[in-house]
Amino acid sequence: DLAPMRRALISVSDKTGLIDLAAALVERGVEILSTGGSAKALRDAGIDVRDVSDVTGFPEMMDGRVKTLHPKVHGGLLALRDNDDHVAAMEAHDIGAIDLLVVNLYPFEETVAKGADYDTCIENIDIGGPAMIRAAAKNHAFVNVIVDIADYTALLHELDQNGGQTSFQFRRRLAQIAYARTGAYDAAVSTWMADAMEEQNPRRRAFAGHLAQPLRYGENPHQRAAFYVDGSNRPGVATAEQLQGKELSYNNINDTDAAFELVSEFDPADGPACAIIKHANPCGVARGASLQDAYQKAFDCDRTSAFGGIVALNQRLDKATAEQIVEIFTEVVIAPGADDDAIAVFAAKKNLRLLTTTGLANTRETGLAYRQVSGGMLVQDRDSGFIGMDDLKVVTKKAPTDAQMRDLLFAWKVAKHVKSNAIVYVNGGATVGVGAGQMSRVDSALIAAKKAERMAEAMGLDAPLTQGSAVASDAFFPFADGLMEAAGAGASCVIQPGGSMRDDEVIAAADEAGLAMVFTGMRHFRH
Ligand code: 93A
Repeated sequence: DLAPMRRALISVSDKTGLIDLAAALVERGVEILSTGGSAKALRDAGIDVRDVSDVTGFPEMMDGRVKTLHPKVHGGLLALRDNDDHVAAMEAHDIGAIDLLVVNLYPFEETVAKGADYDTCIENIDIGGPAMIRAAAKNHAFVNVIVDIADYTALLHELDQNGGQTSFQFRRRLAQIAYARTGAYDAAVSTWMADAMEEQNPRRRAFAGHLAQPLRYGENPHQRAAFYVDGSNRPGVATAEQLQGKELSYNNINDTDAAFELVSEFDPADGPACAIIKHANPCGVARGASLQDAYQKAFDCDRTSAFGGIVALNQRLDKATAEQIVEIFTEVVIAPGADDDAIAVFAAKKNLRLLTTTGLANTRETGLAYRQVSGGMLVQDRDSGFIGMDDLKVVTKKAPTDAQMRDLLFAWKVAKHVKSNAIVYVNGGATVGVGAGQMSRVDSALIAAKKAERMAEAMGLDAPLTQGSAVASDAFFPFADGLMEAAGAGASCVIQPGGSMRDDEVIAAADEAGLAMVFTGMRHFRH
């Protein structure tokens, strides 16, 4: 299964490591063919190289759009070396075998990420590169194909292990990586076009991302994992800068994303806000007079769960807040920036990961959300639904006061980010009880109230902060029981989608209990 290596074609946009690789190949007796820019770089470094245009007898033309698209190249990549007809064709047409293809493509994804104009993006769609990669990968029985600079050393190692040849296993592994690359590349082009058309239709889409980071393990240590990014360059965990701390884990990334998306619901123009996440659910969210105050209030919602949590802020991390955060063990802090003296406070906590973003996430932005199921994938529009004051319909005799209205909308924003069934109690711009992920809405209401009671005890309060609170339910109350549970916990007003067959019963129960209730007409399931 060993295949010799006599001739290589190198055509790379990213010239990193190019010279070293080519020099090592020449040293091992390999002849190098190359395209314009790559050939020039090699020649400048004193490496002997033959131009592809010399092989094809055609100049590179049409701004480079046509340089390697030629039978002398593709024949050399595709010919079966053990097939008499193929060998005869090679001889008849003076086609030399190409045993190694080294290509990295026009940087389409990076060009899009930089915000380049339409025509520039179009010019950066590589055609010849993917064509060669796919040809070489198809013929991995004989041909080696390298699309990732990270694999240069592995190739040299393989050659040295096998007396200048490569094994079938090795070539097949390279081919598999190669098709992953061309598949992802085309998906990136398709996604960019869909975005350009402002069409975020979940139908007829290709999906891909590129490997940003192999992770040490997945949700559990026995699961392997990796982090892929889609190159869309949105502020968030995928594009954040890590200023300090251990490498992010799979769960860290998942939770940090949840924390950041949630805190991004709160416009900094309306004041500082903080969200603390555990197991992808918020265990405390608050606005505050200062960022430190917001953190403290979020922390006070559920101090037990906040331990080892992920903290997201909607403003630059300042020193006072940093000092407060390091009082307990925290896994990750993410914020749109951090002051130098705040960074200095964290420096002593080597394990604490600090991530800064270029801004907040745009939670109203359309886009797609994916979920894998056994044998397939579910795709939907991301939940960018938004409810403002004007969308609310008061359905009870009592209407909420302005202060209640603010808490209701706050609770609603949080509920959107809590796993269903979600019940969220809010008092004075801070969550005071969060019930998440229960199969029954009544249980979510109960658990949230129970947590508030426990916090009241721990903090030595006379009564739990659910007294007089606003409560949000991510979906309608199918019966009055869940609502009554909230009323029992002391809630004074309710926000929920409405739309149950028994809305009349639920409204009557609210009136009976003296609650003010508003309907949103929009549901926020999150599973
Ligand atoms: O414009 S292309 O699609 N037409 C081609 O025939 C072609 N062949 C290789 N782009 C093509 N390439 C790409 O050129 C390679 O994939 C590589 O990214 C780049 C290397 O060009 P140079 O060696 O001139 O820097």
